[in-house]
Amino acid sequence: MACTRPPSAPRSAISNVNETSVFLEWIPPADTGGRKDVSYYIACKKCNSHSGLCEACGGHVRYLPQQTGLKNTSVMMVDLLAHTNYTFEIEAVNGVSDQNPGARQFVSVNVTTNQAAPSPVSSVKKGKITKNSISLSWQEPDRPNGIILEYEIKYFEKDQETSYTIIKSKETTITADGLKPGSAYVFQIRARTAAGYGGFSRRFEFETSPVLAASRDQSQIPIIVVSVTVGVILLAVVIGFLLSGSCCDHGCGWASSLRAVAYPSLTWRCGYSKAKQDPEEEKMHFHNGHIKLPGVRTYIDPHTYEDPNQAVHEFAKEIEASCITIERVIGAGEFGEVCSGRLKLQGKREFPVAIKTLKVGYTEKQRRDFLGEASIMGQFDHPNIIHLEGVVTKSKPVMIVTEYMENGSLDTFLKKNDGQFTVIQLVGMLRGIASGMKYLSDMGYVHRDLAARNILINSNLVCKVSDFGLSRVLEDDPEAAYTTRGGKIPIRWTAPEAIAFRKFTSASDVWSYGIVMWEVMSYGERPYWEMTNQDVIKAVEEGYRLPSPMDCPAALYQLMLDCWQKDRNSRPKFDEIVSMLDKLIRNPSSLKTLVNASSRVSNLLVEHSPVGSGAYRSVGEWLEAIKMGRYTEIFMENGYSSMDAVAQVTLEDLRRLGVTLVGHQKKIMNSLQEMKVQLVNGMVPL
Ligand code: ACK
Repeated sequence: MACTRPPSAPRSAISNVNETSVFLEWIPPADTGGRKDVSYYIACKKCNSHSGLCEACGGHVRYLPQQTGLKNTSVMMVDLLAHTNYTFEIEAVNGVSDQNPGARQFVSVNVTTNQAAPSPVSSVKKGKITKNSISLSWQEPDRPNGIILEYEIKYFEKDQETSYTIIKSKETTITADGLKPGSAYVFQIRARTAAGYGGFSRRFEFETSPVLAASRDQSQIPIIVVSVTVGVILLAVVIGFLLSGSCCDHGCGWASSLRAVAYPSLTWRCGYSKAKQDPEEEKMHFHNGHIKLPGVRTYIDPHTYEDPNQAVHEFAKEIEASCITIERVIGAGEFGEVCSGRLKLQGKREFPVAIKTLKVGYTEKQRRDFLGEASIMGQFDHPNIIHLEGVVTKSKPVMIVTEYMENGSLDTFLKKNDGQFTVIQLVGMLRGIASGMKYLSDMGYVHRDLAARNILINSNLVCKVSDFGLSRVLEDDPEAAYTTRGGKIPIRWTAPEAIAFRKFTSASDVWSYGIVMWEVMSYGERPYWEMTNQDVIKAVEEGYRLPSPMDCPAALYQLMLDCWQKDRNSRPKFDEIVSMLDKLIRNPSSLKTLVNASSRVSNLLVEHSPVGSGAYRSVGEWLEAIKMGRYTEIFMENGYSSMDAVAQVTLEDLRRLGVTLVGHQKKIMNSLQEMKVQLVNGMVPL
């Protein structure tokens, strides 16, 4: 029999990442070593993104169908860690591989897992049980995949599933009260991180204590006593408020001390002072799927409140200034400085926050407008919407405290990290923004100023929509320009019908979302470059649209064009955008088809004259002006000696000329595009 040898390495391995699962597929080796018993082995390494050092993955990773002896040319790895770099080595082996003293033959694939929702809570223990209440405690999920923001506890009386109660808690304990004595209740718990909710735990069943006949009547007595006492105190508080009026604002009089008796948290606890049964828990009751008690579902315009202060306190929690440590100034807002700092609430670990302050000497209107943003933000609860921690209104300076987003605003962040992300990472950012916008549009809230500068991004690259307000937002935005009708509008981001007759709807937000997609895919490029607002309005009205950013997947550019349909009813809805992006993320090969580089440029030339009479007299002058003078000689030697000739340059030409650095390619192509746009006063005709 002829001698046989180990196989060569498998070929063309591709990966598909779905949250914390990775699917690998490859082609069999070119050389099977003259044997028919080839199988595959997967080695998994977890790599540190800073040091580049890798270590074996350990036992928590599951391989489907298995790790060794794979006969098929694909495998799925599940239960990986979120946001982690992995290297998978796929090795082909046969019956003589063991005998081989030489190096292993494998193909390796590097992937970064995405964010994932937390795994289900697996252990729930009962605590104190009375005839009307059940206390529970539980352990954090095995794989939280991020910081747990809160838990949702759903419970209902056994066999009465259609009528259930939901409690939200930031702690791992709750007490469900108001239950029937001697009855079985079913509990399910799920955790939420920035990635959303995980799955519900399995059902846990616990029973309240039975009522003892003799104690039934007596048991009512303390309740009545307590009710009467609380009733008297509340009555006193109300009368106190009515009598004392503005005096309370100055912290004097008996009303404030009475308030302290009724709500000890006001004076004795460092934390929220909203009059709730428990500041950590929010309860919503559902019956047959409908909300019975107040659950925020649709957005309420704070302007509908006669007293805007009432709106703020309805939707935002009051924080005591002593709980906040301001660390440094990170920016300037319309109303005052924006700072980073830390918030320490009672019973909770200190955590980083952003603090917007209202500068001294403000007018009443400025205060109202400033706090208006908190009244809006406080109504939202979504992983892709900036989360409001609370407000400080009882002392000065007046502050709005929100979660801290380490990477700041998205446009600046992308400009700083030009070309640094994979397409999947960029699509992940867009997916987050679309998901936040879907939530807002479901709530009936129209943003009106959706732009990359108004998106914040955290250290996990989670994007969140921020900057809420009504007219204020636009007053505040340096991009907003006055229209002929007197309104102030960020022209480049705004749909034509909103510019022309102020028709702001979720469909006009979709248009702006298309512009944000363009900003993201071009790493923070300014939409329509240096064209004037008037030229932008004219070009868009005439049917021109922004050309595709460089190296942009065709599917994404098509989605942008869909968002820029003139007829607003033909634009996709945010839920459709989210599902489309999800599909692309699940099937990354669909992102491999890029917008053809040459068509991208020639699109611009359609109907329009080429560059030639532009501002530059020679190729050398132009390249020098964009700091690419080093390529002058190569251009001249290859026949690009006039600006007319340069106008025809495509990305492929640049590569052929030896301009291989992506940054340089971008600079040259963008400059060409800019010149053409300035000349033709238009973009891609639809
Ligand atoms: O790009 P930046 O660093 O991100 O500069 C602006 C600045 O404050 C003025 O708005 C930053 N900023 C605003 N809100 C937050 C936040 N929640 N977390 C972190 N940075 C923020 C923004």
